[in-house]
Amino acid sequence: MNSRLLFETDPEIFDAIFKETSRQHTNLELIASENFCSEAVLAALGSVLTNKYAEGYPKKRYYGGCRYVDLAEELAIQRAKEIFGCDHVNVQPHSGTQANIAAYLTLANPGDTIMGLSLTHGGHLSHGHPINFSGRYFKVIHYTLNPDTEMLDYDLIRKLALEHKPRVIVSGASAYPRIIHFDKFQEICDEVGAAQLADIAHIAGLVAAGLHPSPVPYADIVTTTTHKTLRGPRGAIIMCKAKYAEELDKTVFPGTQGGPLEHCIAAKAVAFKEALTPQFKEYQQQTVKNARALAEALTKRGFRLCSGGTDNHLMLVDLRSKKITGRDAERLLGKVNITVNRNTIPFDPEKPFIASGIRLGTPALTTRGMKETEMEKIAELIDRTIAAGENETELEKIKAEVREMVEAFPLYAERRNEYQSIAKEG
Ligand code: DSN
Repeated sequence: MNSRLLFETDPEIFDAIFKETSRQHTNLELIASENFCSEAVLAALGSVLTNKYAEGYPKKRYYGGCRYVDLAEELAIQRAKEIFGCDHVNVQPHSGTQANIAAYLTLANPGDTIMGLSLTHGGHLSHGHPINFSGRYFKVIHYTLNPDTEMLDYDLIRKLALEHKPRVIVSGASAYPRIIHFDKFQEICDEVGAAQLADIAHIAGLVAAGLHPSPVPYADIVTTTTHKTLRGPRGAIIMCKAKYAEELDKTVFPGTQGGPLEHCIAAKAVAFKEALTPQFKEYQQQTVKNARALAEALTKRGFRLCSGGTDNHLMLVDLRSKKITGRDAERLLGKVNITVNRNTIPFDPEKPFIASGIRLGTPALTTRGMKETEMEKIAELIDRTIAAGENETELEKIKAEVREMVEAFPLYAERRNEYQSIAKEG
């Protein structure tokens, strides 16, 4: 009924949503930061909670009529605490970067020194990149990976921290395939008197399932988005030790945000409920198994993986031996409906816009039900696509094989059928 109404009110937006839903179904989604949330999460997102202003926090709002959005926000808080075992959580951040803004401003003042992993080594824009607020308002020292192992080098991080005495050290990454030792980061923080801000946006689902060490016992503040491995709606949360709770809440609202998106907060609560089920743990286990299977299959086909493999949900593929750039590989794979993103590799000779690698992740395809056998097939398809280059006949053949695969693992089938029939009836 809602879809028909949308079609009648705004056929152009209906069309964009219909086509995007089909695109998500017909493509093999390997972008490591993407996932497919459940219909229950989508139902909460599309609810009337979007109509409500609720500046403030549950039972301490600046608007009347908040009793039901309070229920939703309290459930989100309670469930996030149960998943991660944190002292305090703020579920209002609209995005990962918004969460990091609030975290920095809780722990430091503009002009203070912060340390984070360089973007070109797998960090994130909000970890101090000069074009981001974090690089403009703070003095930034970036650490890089060890050139031999392509892994975090805790001795190097310690040396830099002793030299620059940062106020905050950011642990966490956007394109790092190995375990992050938050306890080692904390030892360094304790030694130099810094606070640890752990950004677990990529690995939050693995942490929730106990498949990656949690930073919660160590870090002063932990931020995460809710839409990657956690498989919730687009958004973020911030967890902290009790001593920061009051300051953090003030920094989120009124410090850096206005009215919270209560429909998103309700959808976060739904995703957190799902994350507390045994099925979610099995899903995360399969995500990691799939990443290993894909990594092994690519290695067998002569691809070099940065750091030699993966411990989590993603891998970085160095394409130099295949004589293709990340940008060209992304374009070719796009032609056969395999979606990836180009990515710099550590010490990349290319600029980020071109990049020597691609980043591949398994969370989205695992949600569709794919397993190790499909990962081996995908490695084959990636290899053949890159070898095909501009050979359109071969690319068409591969695209047909992709089509066969996705049809065996349907996505949002009911939704697509409904859109289809509405569009047909006109
Ligand atoms: N852009 C996200 C990613 O792809 O990892 C991080 O915010």
